[in-house]
Amino acid sequence: MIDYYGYITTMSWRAIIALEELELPYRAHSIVLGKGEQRSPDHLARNPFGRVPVIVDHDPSGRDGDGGRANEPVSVFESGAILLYLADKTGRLKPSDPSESADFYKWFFWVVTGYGAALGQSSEFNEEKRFRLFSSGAKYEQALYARFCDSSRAAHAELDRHLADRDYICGDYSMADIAALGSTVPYRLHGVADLSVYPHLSRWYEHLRARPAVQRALAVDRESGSVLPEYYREALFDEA
Ligand SMILES: N[C@@H](CCC(=O)N[C@@H](CS)C(=O)NCC(=O)O)C(=O)O
Repeated sequence: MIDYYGYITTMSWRAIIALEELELPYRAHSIVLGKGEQRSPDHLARNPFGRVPVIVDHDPSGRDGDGGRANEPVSVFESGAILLYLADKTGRLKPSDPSESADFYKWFFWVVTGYGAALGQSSEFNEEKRFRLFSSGAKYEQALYARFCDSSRAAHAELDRHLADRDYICGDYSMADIAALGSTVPYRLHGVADLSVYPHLSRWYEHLRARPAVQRALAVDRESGSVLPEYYREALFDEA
């Protein structure tokens, strides 16, 4: 059994999509960021940086119930690490052949440290912050926000070009797609009004969003978004 601790965030979606795709037994625990639950002593024991997602695997060796020391619970934070851990645990969603691994690692780490990071910066500015920013004379902050949005759009364009002649980021459907999908869902919070300006990325996105496991994953904890402003909730969940 795996305990999953997350919230309605891009990085959490990566982890929960992987758990659903792999059909691993898990219990989902909501860590409400707005209430500061990520800084509770219990959560800090799981992740000293007080962030989500985190998983705790109670059966890391796959020998549930034998009580051996080697099977003590393992806690994993950092969404990229969680995806690689789950791929190693199951032998799925990551190539095992070294000749294919190079391509996988290249793209996986580009997604986690390049694409995901570029998108994430722009979402720091929600509508209220942007209104305050642009109704004041804060030139430096305005330029910074414009730069974050430019970087986000450049990263979308890079992934779009890469997907021009393939269905998945590298080889078959893999953890690289799952990492990128989690980041892509709230694209409207990342300076992109209409994803169809990136036709290949858009095709990939629609195809993945339709997967039953992805739909189940994105429904987890969704009701906690009811307290969010409507425009933000719509953008967060890519709703009309
Ligand atoms: N690099 C980390 C980033 C995790 C992260 O920043 N999580 C955010 C939500 S997306 C968080 O927990 N923020 C709460 C806080 O910083 O207080 C990962 O990929 O897991």
